[in-house]
Amino acid sequence: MSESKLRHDWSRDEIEALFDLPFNDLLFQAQTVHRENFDPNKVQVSTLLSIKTGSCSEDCGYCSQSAKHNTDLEKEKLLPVDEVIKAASEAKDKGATRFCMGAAWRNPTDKNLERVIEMITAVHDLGMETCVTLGMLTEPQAKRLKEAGLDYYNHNLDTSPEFYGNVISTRTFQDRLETLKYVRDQEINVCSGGILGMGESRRDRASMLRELVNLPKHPESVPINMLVQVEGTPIFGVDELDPFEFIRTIAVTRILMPESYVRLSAGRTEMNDQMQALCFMAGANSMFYGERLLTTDNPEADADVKLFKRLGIEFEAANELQATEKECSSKRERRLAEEFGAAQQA
Ligand code: SAM
Ligand code: DTB
Ligand code: SF4
Repeated sequence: MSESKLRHDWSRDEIEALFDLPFNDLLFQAQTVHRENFDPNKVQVSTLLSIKTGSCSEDCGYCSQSAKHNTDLEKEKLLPVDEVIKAASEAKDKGATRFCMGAAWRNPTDKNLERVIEMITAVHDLGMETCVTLGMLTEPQAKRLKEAGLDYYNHNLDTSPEFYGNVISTRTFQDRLETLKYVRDQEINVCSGGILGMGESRRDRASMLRELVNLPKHPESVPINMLVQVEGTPIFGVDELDPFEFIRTIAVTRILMPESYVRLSAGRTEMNDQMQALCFMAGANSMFYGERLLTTDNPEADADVKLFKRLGIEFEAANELQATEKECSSKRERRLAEEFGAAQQA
């Protein structure tokens, strides 16, 4: 296949047709696209830290941290900066290149944002990439984060616009898109994906991916989470998703967004090694590393190191990451030049 042309005009039917392919054909296509754009044996690893836990005013039906659900969660106020630095340097020592900080807020106040900015600066000073997920932002807040040097903002669409109301009532799908626009306008890298296994249909999964791929620019990072079922949340007890459907979704994401990092996100503790290997085969090339996600468990770092060894996969190092980004942006420049040339000839 020649250099991939990034599309932003996918229909839901076209995406569903990819989902409907025979499994082997879908994986072959995804792996082919993956190899055209990335080293297939390198995975980028990020470590997460919950910097403010619980008592959230939103009612997301999957989340342990909503004040509206009765979950067994230890709440915590915004952490002091030194605790964050300690966690980030431990993560760096274990090989993580990006440190992601998550806060259980509907949106940050300006005062809290300044405290998070202190954390971003301190983590940067350790030589790590930074990512934060703080809920909805205003335009000036996004600008402030850009000035502070933030690398990535995570804000998930979570599910399709059609299914959204079944999961969350305290904010709209449009609210999510608005924050993503503010982040993109500031040229902060966008990390946005969703959760599978909440009782949505394949059509919903296709619809969520259509929203992501048809954004004016593909998110640089697309986390695909498997629902972690938390007792006390409204969604707890929902039928589990067929693991092959999860792998299919990773493959379709890879085909739709060839130059994006596709992150095998929450839910790995419930996946066996074979399933994770198939996710990498389907084009996942990023994951969370370290024994904790935000409030739930992730596999032990040692287990991931062992798995990578068995699969011949290596951690993507920070300098390679920058090289890949440079390569991607030069590819993007070449593609834009080609498209511009073609438009002039037409
Ligand atoms: N409060 C902010 C927000 O919602 O944007 C940031 C933190 S929130 C916990 C970040 C993301 O984690 C959510 O958008 C959701 O996609 C994911 N998440 C939360 N709980 C989850 C669960 N139980 N299983 C899988 N993913 C989950
Ligand atoms: C994302 O898509 N997944 C991460 C991160 N972005 C912030 C969060 C997963 C949370 C899983 C449930 C928990 O640990 O509370
Ligand atoms: Fe709050 Fe985020 Fe959890 Fe929703 S997902 S309840 S906004 S912490």
